[in-house]
Amino acid sequence: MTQSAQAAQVNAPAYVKNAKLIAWVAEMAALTQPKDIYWCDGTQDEYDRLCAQLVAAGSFKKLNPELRPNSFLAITDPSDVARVEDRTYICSERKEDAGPTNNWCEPADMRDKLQTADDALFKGCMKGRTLYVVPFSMGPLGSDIAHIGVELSDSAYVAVNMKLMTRMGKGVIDVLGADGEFVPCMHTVGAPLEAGQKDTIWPCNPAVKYIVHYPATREIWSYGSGYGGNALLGKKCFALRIASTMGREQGWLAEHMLLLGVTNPQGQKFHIAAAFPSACGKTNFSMLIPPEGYKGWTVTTIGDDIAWIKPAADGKLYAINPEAGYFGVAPGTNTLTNLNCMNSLNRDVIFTNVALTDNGDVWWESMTDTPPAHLIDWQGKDWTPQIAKETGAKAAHPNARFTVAATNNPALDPEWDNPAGVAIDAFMFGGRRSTTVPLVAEARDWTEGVYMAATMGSETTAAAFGAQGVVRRDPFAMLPFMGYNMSDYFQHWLNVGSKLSAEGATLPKIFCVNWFRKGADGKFVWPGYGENMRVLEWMLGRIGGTAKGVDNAFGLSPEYEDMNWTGLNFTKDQFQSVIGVDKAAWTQELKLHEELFQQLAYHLPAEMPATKAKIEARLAA
Ligand code: SAT
Ligand code: MN
Repeated sequence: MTQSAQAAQVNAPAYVKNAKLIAWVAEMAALTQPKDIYWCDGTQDEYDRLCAQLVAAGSFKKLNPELRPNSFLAITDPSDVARVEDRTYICSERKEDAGPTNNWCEPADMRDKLQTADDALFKGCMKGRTLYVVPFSMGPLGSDIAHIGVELSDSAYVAVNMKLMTRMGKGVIDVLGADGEFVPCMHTVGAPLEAGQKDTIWPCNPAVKYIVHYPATREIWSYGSGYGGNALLGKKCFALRIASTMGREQGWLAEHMLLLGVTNPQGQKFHIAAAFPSACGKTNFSMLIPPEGYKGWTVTTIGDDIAWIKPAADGKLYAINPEAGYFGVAPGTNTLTNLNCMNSLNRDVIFTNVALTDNGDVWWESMTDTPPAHLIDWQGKDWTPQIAKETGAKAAHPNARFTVAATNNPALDPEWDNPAGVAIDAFMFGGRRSTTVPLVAEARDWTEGVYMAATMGSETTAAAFGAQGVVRRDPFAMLPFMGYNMSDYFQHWLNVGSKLSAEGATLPKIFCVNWFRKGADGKFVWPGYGENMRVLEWMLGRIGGTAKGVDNAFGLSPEYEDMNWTGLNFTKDQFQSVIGVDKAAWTQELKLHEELFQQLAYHLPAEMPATKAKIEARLAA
């Protein structure tokens, strides 16, 4: 078939010149058998049309335009509310290359199951549905650090979310040109419709889900879920799992990190990249409002979840936010915890699994001190404070989310869209730990920083299916997002550091933080949120050489006098209880590090046990 005949067959607009893309869409349409094919151009008009279509189908509820203009509520199937880590696969050729922290399957076996067997899951999976072709750029269009993906999905919800979360549409096809490269991202909700069959409001496959990555061919295949990171394939699947393998090959880093700018009263600006596991406050930290007493300080957001970081000729590491929007956790977000975020959500938002108020607005746990007297909860049931008291029913699902474009954020950094990225001054790594790990500790060198990141633990949250509140090791906050062997990834970080220092560069400082230590009463001791500015100020002081600290078994930490307490009543005792390195607790902690190292023994860099031995020696001293 000629290229133009094939283009016509897949309904491609005239501006699509990429033969590989057209051929791939044709091949995938033959496999999945959609009723029609629609190419997204990314215009506002298209977005409005698709949203109206979702409203007509009952999948979206239009919120009260006077209270929340141009905003919608989607309610999912109760089986489809979070990432499914046990259904997520890295199909590298060799099992060792996926490593012990990933599910692995022989690529040929997985292809059989998904594409080629008689009953392969993708065969005919889009029957009765439209196939949306969603071209997107991760990162500013045409940036050296950016990469293009094309998602084929049978979900209009995915198409509209991708419009908010990425640079999506015709502009991307133009950059792709006739022979540009793209990462192919296949997605289906796994719910074909027979002729005359009525659709559900949240089509998905409650029983069968697969989130599959082939690193060698840079392909993503996602089956059965319409939710978040399972379905918006630019996010965790591409920007972390596939991109991490690309970064390893090409000498750069794809990280689960927010990016923020912080400017001091002298007008000096610093850029910080900070890794925290899902639902540990990355969005809040990236939009931090300095407390009273910090006159002249500003914090601006570059990204809230993912950073792509490349070494440049000047020896610095430059970072972009590959995304263009936020898919953040709603519960817990309010004007005290994140005013900038609340202001971002005033209009143009897609909410998923929050509660609906009687006047057509949304509500979630702790959005206001006093809950409304009546709501429709995320499962469509009546909810009142009394019902909640009696049954424990949550109005919003704990992993309920908002999707909103970055441009809605009043604290958006002017450099957020700069194709060159911003130069990183410091990395932060933080888990959710009610004990043991200090409020802040500075790594004495790059290797100790890599050790801190590699051994990070965190209590699990509702962002993933499974038990909550159990401490698990979450190296670099990348456990669910690593595209290759975790030990090789530690080595990659060490290599990036040694290469830059060999070239004479000053490496960014690395800090470990923990906002979540609890007192004997079970409550958080550290007030967090805006007050995290105090920790940030100390870190900047360390970078500038003005702030003091003391050596500890685990890094270097401030003493009470080394931090700025203006405007906050936080006692020396309270400070001691969040900064202290307890010998008994650390002896226990190091046993867990040892367990991790045994699990990761294959290719584990020798620097890891060597750093551990140094900590042990300091603890014993
Ligand atoms: O569902 S997502 O993977 O996009 C959110 C998260 O877990 O961080
Ligand atoms: Mn995340």
